[in-house]
Amino acid sequence: MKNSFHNRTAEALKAADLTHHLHPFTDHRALAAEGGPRIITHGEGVYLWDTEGRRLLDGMGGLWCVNIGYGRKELGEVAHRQMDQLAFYNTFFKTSHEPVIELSERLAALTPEGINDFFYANSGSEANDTALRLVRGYWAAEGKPERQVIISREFAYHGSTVAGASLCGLPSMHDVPSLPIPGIVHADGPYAWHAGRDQHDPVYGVEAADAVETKILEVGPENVAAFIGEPVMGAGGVITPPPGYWARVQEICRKYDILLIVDEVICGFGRTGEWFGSHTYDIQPDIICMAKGMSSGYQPISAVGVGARVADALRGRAGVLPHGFTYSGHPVACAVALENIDIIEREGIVEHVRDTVGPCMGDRLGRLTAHPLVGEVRGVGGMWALDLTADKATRAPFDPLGSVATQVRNLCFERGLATRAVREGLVFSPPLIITEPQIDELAGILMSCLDDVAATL
Ligand code: PXG
Repeated sequence: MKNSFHNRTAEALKAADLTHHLHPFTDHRALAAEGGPRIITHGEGVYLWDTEGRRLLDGMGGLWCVNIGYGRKELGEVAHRQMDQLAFYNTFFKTSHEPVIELSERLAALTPEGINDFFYANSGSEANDTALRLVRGYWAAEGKPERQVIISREFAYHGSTVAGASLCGLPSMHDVPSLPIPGIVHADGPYAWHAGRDQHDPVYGVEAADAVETKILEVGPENVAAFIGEPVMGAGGVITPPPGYWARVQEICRKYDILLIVDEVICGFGRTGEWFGSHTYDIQPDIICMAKGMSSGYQPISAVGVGARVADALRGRAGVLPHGFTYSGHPVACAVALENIDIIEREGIVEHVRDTVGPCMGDRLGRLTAHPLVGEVRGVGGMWALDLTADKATRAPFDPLGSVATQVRNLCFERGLATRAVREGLVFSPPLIITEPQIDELAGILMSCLDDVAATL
């Protein structure tokens, strides 16, 4: 029954979708003109299948999240057992249950040193909203309620709730009147290709970090609550930090006594070749936000890991923390996250990313730097990007912006590779279990699409 759901044809499903389903980040007029969505029926390993029976190598791991790959029966079995035993109970009002307790213990062991307390939510956006409330609450309790401003960065992606979208540094996310909300400002992002600099230049690393200090001084350090950053910016285009960047950002945060929130929603759970991006870049966060790879997307779950400074202030204070979601610490989601973590550990997936996926993707995609359309290749572990250019010397994008990347992306889908276009680039974040031959397949399809699009220009 894999190609039909309740025995409906693909055409009937598409028509119903067009009539009743509003999609995230979708141009609905264009979708209707194309006759409806691609309907995915099932997944196995790094591959997906659609209602046309076509196989796709999932170069995006769902949406930067299916770290252990599709079709892992263990997660379904764990979910089934947990639903039978306790499908739901809340964690409000001094209540708890075994899966959330065990998961908290596990996360304390895996996350960067000093992060030992966990608050749960259902999505990355909610985790970041939670972090924002926690840091502002912290400063108010410290008698410094004026410390409210959160410094984010240009090109950042932190979510789609009102606060999450405000934290984003992508102009398209502020396309709704009154965003960003007050108290959120953006420093320049460390995007070497865009700035006309070398991604491996340590001088640029320090200069890019100094943009954070510039913003702090503009706002007034006494008004700043926290800085938030992804170790590697994901949705903004896999923007890797230049050398020395994070060391300098941390120095600046310490200098002005500003809390450091690290958004590990994409980077966490092996994506960078360590358990967390904070390990890869030697970051000591006060707070970390995680989601996506936490359950490999098998259940919606996210968490905010809190370091002693903020946690002690919370625990030491009388009064209720006025924050939480019905499904904070959902028992089924927690049980599934635990099994996902077990699989990552048991199968050495983090080491596989560090020793095989990272070097192999770096090599195969790195070779594309010589391609006439490719300006820069960058990435780490299991997250990579190509920036395309009309002119390698000036780094000019094509006109209109994104037109060529979109053509390459569309051709990749036709040839069996799922990828995402970002500005004039393409991003990759496959399931972390991807093998060398599958990386060859990915790079081969990509190369053929680049060649064929280049030939039409
Ligand atoms: N932080 C980061 C770093 C993210 O990448 C979020 C927070 C928000 O998570 P939720 O679960 O609320 O979506 C994200 C999400 C894309 C794309 O097109 C990326 C994300 C979400 C949707 C699309 O690259 N990242």
